[in-house]
Amino acid sequence: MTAAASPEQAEPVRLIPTAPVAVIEIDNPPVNATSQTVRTGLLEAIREVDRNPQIEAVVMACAGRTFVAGADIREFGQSPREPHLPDVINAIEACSKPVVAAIHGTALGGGCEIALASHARVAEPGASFGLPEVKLGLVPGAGGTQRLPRLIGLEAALDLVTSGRNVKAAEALRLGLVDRLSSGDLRQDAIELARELIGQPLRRTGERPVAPMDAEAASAKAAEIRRKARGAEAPGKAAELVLLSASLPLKDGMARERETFLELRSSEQSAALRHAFFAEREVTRLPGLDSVEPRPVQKVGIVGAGTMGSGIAIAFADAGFDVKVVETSEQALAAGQTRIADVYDKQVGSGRLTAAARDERLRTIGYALGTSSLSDRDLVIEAVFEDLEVKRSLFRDLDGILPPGTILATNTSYLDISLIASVTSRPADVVGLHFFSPANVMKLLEIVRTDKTTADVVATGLSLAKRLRKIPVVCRVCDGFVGNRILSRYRLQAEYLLEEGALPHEIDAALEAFGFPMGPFAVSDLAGLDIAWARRKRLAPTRDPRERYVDIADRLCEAGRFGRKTGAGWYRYEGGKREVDPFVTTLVEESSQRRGLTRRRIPADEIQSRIRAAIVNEACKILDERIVERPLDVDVVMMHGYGYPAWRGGPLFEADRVGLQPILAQVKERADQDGPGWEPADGLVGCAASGAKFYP
Ligand code: 3H9
Repeated sequence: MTAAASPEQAEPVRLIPTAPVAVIEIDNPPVNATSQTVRTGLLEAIREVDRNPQIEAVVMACAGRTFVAGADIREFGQSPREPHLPDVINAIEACSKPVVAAIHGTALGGGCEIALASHARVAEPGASFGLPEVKLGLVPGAGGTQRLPRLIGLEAALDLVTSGRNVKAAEALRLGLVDRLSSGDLRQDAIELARELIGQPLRRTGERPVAPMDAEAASAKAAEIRRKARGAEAPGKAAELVLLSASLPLKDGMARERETFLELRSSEQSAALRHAFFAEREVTRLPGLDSVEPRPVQKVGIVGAGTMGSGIAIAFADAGFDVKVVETSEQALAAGQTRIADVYDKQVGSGRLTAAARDERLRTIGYALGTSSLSDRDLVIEAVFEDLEVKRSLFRDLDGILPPGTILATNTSYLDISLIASVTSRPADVVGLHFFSPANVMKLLEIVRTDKTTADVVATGLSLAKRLRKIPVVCRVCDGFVGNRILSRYRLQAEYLLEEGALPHEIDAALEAFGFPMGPFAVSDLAGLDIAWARRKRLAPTRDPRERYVDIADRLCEAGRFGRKTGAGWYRYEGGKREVDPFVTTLVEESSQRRGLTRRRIPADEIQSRIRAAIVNEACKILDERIVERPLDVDVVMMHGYGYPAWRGGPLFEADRVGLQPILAQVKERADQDGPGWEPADGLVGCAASGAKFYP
């Protein structure tokens, strides 16, 4: 920047030298990240404010859609360049004249740290604040861990810094993170506050004391944070730094913070989480679809008001669509209506939604019996019983009712969408929209296209995902698409491990230690064993008789153990707590005996690497078959739909780190032991031989 540059200049930082209150405006699209030119400009501008006798106070504001959303993540792969953000931010705090931050959009990471170092903060009611660095495998690196506790206290700061969660302006005001909410013209309100502060003693956050926490409580809290992080190292380190703020002066605390920040910046975990960040955005850009216009969608019909249909209805209502839910009986419709109302009531109860917002959303959802009332819809999604003939008959019916151009979507998890589409006169308008349960919460959306689905229907899926704030992955048809196909494989491997000597809780513990929020058997108990049982029975006639089949789950179902909902499954549940069940242990041991296997203790790292090999091999087959276009599509599905730890970057990002040779060796060993279905994928063999990487 040139200090005192004219506002017309396209500089990333400009000083508008109005007197007595000047404005420093950051203008670095898309999100005003503090890239090197911004840091240089800010430093020069703040020095000019100090120097210029006409200027008595300054407002720090941003052009465009948001306040500074943080440091420039793209720069993290390079060596740090001066001026460093902590120095720039210290200069802001040290300014001899009042600095007021005027915040709109999101003040995140370095942006939040700029706000913290300003002498006062005014925010638009819609603004939000956060230090999301831990989500990138980092700690705040420009004073956030030291200034936030000085402003809002240790406990609240620990929560924000170690979770990385955003807080809305109203909560920020309650916490003391913001001084005022703007009532209209943000910049004007900030100038007003800056005027009031002229001549007052400066309120430097870094000079405030921090009330210490009881030592025992602090170490218990830090231990809890580390446990909840499930292997991610940043939250624990962030907690230590926040706690240090009570005993160290700002300068020393910031030196410790910088050291940790630089160490984590070059860590594998941070590289993986940065990959995850960019991959989540890249999945939305599909080669060949850039210039394809999506179809307009505002009116959405949902067939089926069960758990899935209700969740989908809520997701669309939350995003401002006009929703109509249909069912075949009054009873089913009423049950769906109650289910939806209950979800919203819970949100009101927990303070996440106001009663007025709930009523507004409930009003946008209409209910009707039968499909005929869907004729005015732009998109209809079916969420009925998972049976091919049921879905085909429904689609035949809908095809006759819906006008040309209406998109017909199925929420099937496994079925062949081409076979569903083929009964309609419009296979080009048929697509899979595979939501994950609960559909109003889970971020992932698999958009499944058949060979006949047109590009604008796929583009519509992507545009819907954006409006629903979901992360879409476009894929082609195969059994289970991306996620459930991979899940079926590694679940099978987990069952082989049972027969060879591990018990369900040992496998779950090994995978939870790997970083999954829950092991596969605990997940299965939560989801219910009956659904998978029905599928196994359906597929039984076509199963390859040479395939290694484990029937422990079938026996559990035959004993009426469908998981948590029946009080027992792979575990038994007492007061909601899962307990190892001798009944299951006996079933597992009998199964080993029948197969003639001598049980052995299987170490956690073998469990983890066998499961990982199963996942990577199936992922490679999915790539070989062009079910998805890129490795990042698989990584995003596994991280957002199946709990693959984001700090590992997804299975294929991690495979590059682990090395494809050892993974292939393991896959070959399994193929020898486990037979058909476990052959190494061509792509895996090819990459391992050539030394190619998924992410060169
Ligand atoms: C940090 O600040 C460290 C400091 O403590 C210390 C430093 C010493 N950098 O998400 P969108 C791009 S760590 C570079 O689609 P939205 C993004 O890739 C940082 N690029 O929009 C995308 O590019 P493209 C802490 C960034 O409206 C485009 O901007 N801050 C950055 O849905 C639009 O993004 C964070 O972690 C960035 N910091 O959401 C905040 N941010 O179009 C990360 C975004 O080429 N950012 N881009 O794909 C976010 O959470 C969301 O982007 C935000 C906007 C909420 C801001």
